[in-house]
Amino acid sequence: MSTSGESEPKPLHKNELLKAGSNYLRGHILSDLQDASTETISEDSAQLTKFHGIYPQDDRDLRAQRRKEGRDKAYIFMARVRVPGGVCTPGQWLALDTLADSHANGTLKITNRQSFQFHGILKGRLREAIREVNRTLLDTLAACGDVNRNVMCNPNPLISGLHAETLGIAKAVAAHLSPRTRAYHELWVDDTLVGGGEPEEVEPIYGKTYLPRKFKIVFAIPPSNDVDVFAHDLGFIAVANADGRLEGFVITVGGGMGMSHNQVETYPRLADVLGFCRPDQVVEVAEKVVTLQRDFGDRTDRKHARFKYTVADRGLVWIRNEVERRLGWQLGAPRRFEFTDTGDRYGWTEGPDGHSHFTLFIENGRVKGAVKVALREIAKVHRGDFRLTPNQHLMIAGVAAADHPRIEALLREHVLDTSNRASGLRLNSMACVALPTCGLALAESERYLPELVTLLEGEVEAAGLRDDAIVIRMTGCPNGCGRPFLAEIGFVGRSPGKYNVYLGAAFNGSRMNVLYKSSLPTAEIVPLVRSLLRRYAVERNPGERFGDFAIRAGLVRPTGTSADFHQDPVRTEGLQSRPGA
Ligand code: SRM
Ligand code: SF4
Repeated sequence: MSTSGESEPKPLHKNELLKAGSNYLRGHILSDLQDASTETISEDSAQLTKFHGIYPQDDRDLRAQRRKEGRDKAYIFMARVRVPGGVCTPGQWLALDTLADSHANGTLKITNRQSFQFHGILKGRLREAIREVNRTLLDTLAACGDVNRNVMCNPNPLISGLHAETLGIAKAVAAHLSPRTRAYHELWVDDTLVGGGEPEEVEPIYGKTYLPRKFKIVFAIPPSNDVDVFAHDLGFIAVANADGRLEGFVITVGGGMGMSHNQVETYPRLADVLGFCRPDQVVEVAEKVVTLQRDFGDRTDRKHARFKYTVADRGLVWIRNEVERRLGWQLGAPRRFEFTDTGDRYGWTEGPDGHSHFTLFIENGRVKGAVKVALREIAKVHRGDFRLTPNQHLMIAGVAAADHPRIEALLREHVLDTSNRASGLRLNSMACVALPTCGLALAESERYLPELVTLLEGEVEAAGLRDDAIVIRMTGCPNGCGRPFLAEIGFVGRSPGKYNVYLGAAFNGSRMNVLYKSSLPTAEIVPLVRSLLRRYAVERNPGERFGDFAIRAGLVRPTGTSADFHQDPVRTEGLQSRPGA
C-alpha cells in the first residue's frame, strides 16, 4: 500500500500482458488449433484470435439440451472478412458464397460495418476456411481485436462526385493501419510454422501491445450519413469546394455506442468535430489520432478503454492540441456539412456513364435462401462490383446497360423486391446478430425484429404511415452493435423477452435517442408503438420526422447530445477562430 498518500497506479488489464507476451499475436493459437481433445480454444487464444478476425462461439440454442445430456457446448467459430469501403468483386462473392456452404452454416452475413461474417465454422475446418478467404484476396486480419477495424465508406458511386476519390482515401487509411505482424500469414495462409524470429518484427504504428481497445474509422459523403459518422472513434466527412471537387474532410472524434446496463460510467457518445484537413493529409491525421489513443487510452479497464472516454476525460481542446503536436501543423476550421438521412437508396439508379446500380434490401444482412441463390446467379453474369452497405444491404453496382435486363430478370425470377414494396419501417430497420451465436446476447434481435416489424406494419398501415421512413433498430444487449441509440425507435435487450425502448434520435444520425421505457415485455411492445404511431400520424407537423416529433411532443427530453456543430458551439470550442473557417 502507498505510504505517501498518493494512490497506486491501477494495474494493467490482463489482456495487456497477454498481448505483450504473444509474440505479435501468435500466443498459443497454433497448439490450441492442433489440440484434438477439445472443439474450442483456450480463453487466452480466444482473445488473440480476435485480432485475426476469429471468435470462438457456441450454438446457444443447443446449450440447455446439451447440458441436460451432460455434453459439452456445441462449439463453433465466427470469422469476419474485412472489406474496406465494402467493395468486392463478383468473383469474390462467388467464392465466399461457396465457402458459406462448404465450411460454415450456409449463410453469409453482411454486417453494418461493410464486412462479411461466416457463422458455424468447426474448429477442424477453420484454417482451411481462412485460407480460402485469403485466396479471394480478401482477409480477416484486424476485422476484430484491439486495432483499427474495417474502414467504412459510403458505397454509392452516384451519391456525389466525391465518391471515387473518398473511397480511394478510405482504402489507403485501411492499408496504412493494417497490422504488420506476419503471424496472420504464418497461421492461416502459408501454413509455415509460427515463430516470428528473423528478421525481427516491428509494428510501427501499434507496438507490441496494439491499442487499448477496438478502433473504428468511417468516411461519410454528405448528404448521406449512412455510415453513422457520429458513432465512430474517428470520422472523415467529405467536403466539396465551389467547383464540386473534393476540398478535404471535416474530422470527427470520440463516438461510440457501447454501454452496460446499470453502469453509469459507461455510455454511448456522439463524436465531436475536431477540425478539417486536406485529402492528402488524411492518412497522417488518422495515424496520429490512432497513436494518441495508443498512448493515452486506458489500459487498466476495458470498459473505459475506448477512444470516446479519452476524448470525454481529456476534452476536445487537449485532444486537438495533442494531435497537432504530433502532426507538427494545425488542423483547419471545420466546414459546413449537412446530412439528410442514414438510410440506403433502394432499387435501380441510373449513372451518367450508362451504368446502373441496384440496391437490394437484405433483411438484417442475412444472405440465405432465395436471396443467396439469386445473388449467386447474378454474380456469375455481373461485370461491375458488389458493394456492402453500412445498413447491412447490398448494391449490385456498375451494371452495364446490356446486362441490366438479365439482372432485373434474375431478381424477379427469385421473387426479390425490385420495386421496394416493403414498408418504410422495414426498409429502415436494422438488427444485430444476437442469438444463437453471440455470446453476449441477453435477448433476441436478428430473429425477432423482422417478426416485430411485421406486427407493426399493420399499425403503420392503419395510421396511414406505410411509406414513411422511420428508423427502427434492435440489439440483443447494450453493446450497441446495431447502433440502436441512433434510431428513432430503438430496442435494447435486457433479458429474454424484455427490451429497453428508446425514442427521439434524429433521422440524419446527429442526435441520440433517450430511454423511454425500461424492460418492456415483448407482449407490450406492439400496443405501445401503436399508440405512439397514432399520435404521430395525427399530431405531426408537415414533414416532421418521428424522432423529432417524439421530442416536440414531450415523449422524451433531449439530452443535448446533438452532433451538429452549428447548433452546439460548446462542442467545437475554439474551432471557429481557426484559419479557413
Ligand atoms: Fe459488435 C461485440 C457483432 C458492429 C459494439 N459485436 C460483438 C461480437 C463480436 C460479440 C462478442 O464480442 O462476443 C458480436 C458477434 C455476434 C455474432 O455472432 O456474429 C458483434 N458488431 C457485430 C455485428 C456483426 C452486428 C451486425 O449485425 O452487423 C457488426 C460487425 C461490424 C464489423 O463488420 O466490424 C457489429 N459492434 C458493432 C457496432 C456498430 C458500428 O461499429 O458501427 C458497435 C457500436 C459502435 C461502437 O463500437 O461503439 C459494436 N460489439 C460492440 C461492442 C461494445 C464495444 C464497447 O465499446 O463497449 C462489443 C463488445 C465488446 O467489444 O466487448 C461488440
Ligand atoms: Fe451481440 Fe450485443 Fe452485439 Fe447484439 S449488440 S451482436 S447481442 S454483442
